[in-house]
Amino acid sequence: MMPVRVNERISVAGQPDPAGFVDFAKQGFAAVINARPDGEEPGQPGNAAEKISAAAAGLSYRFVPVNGSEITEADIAGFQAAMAEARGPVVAHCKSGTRALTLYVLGEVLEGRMKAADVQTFGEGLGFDLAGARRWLEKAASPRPQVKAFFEPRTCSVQYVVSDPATKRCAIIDPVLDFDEMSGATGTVNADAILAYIESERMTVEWILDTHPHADHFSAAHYLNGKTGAPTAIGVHVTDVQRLWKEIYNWPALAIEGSQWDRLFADGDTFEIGGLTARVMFSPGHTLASVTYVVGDAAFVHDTMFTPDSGTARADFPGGSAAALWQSIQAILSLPEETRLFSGHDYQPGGRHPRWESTVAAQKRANPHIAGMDEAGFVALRQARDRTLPKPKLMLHALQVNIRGGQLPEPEENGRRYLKIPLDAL
Ligand SMILES: N[C@@H](CCC(=O)N[C@@H](CS)C(=O)NCC(=O)O)C(=O)O
Ligand SMILES: [Fe+2]
Repeated sequence: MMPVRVNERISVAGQPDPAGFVDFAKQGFAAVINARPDGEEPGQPGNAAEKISAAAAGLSYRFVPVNGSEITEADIAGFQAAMAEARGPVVAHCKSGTRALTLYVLGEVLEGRMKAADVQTFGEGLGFDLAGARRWLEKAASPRPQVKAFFEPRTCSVQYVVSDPATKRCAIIDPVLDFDEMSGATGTVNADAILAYIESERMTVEWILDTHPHADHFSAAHYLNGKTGAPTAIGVHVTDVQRLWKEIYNWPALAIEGSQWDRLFADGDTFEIGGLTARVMFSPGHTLASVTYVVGDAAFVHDTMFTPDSGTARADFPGGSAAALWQSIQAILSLPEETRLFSGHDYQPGGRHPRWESTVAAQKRANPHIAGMDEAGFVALRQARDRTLPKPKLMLHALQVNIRGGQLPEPEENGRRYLKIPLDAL
């Protein structure tokens, strides 16, 4: 297997066999990037076997699996991160080398080191057809909402800024307030990174949105409202979640009319982000209050479905329902096939790079919880899987903050804030 040399940092190759890894090491490579999803054809070694072959040959190894027609910015970022980690020349492979080269070239263009117009000729010079990369760049340049994702590795959450390129107005979706459960320390590193991006892009925040009261991390909505003055919003059924948890926390003073947010959205409500109209879809199942925000060709589907290789969200929290989740997923899948779907978490199966974007078409084709499934089958699978999942480790910490829009508990007379953990309540 002779890799094709692109430059001193990277070569690309077709599928190596196990002996190929030893050759790569002899040829002076330090790292392998596998851009090929498992199971594309019989006899393909796959991620787990390749990882072992690479280790045996003394090569570092990264898994950045992509489908040619479904490459996302997260894939390109994952590929760049894998290259940046390598301590020497990289050999990146897929089946033929085209996808590996596509990922490399798209990163070069996005970082300004190559012109979009030069991509196809560059590929031809190396013997590869990069028409797919050219199409990807054309699509990215077409007018549509701009979406910037911020992955938070501690809780595997994905926070978003969706903006109108014409007016530079934006909404923040599902921002995370840092919390270290070992020390009890809170922090704003994640939220401040979002603010720094907004400032560097000279954007104005119009909305601070949550898709649902999160059970695994604190919302930074209240903090960001203080910083920007932008209104906060969530789905109107958050009041049902408040009522439920008011009981669990035995918290008579908790206001449960949703007064902690500036606006409560009902199904079908619309609002503006600059010149873009956003629409709210009620998407219960994961929680009683979950909503999806649809902005142009982008839908923020949070914890309904994850990227196709990661299935769907759990439906076993208090107030959750697998049947309701199935109906919510069907409503999202009735959006146009090309709709970009942005998920709220990514748990990185197989140790692959973080991914959060898919499409309606990709979900219907490749999500094993959805493709070829009916409601009864989904409910049975979801409930069986949920029985195996421990509760999120921050659930009891997070809900008391998130049912107040991300406001921490009021300080006691000594000025310190405390969380309350109900015992044996669930
Ligand atoms: N291990 C994580 C679990 C987080 C969790 O339960 N995440 C929810 C979304 S909030 C989910 O749907 N997980 C799906 C799964 O774990 O399969 C934690 O402790 O925080
Ligand atoms: Fe969630």
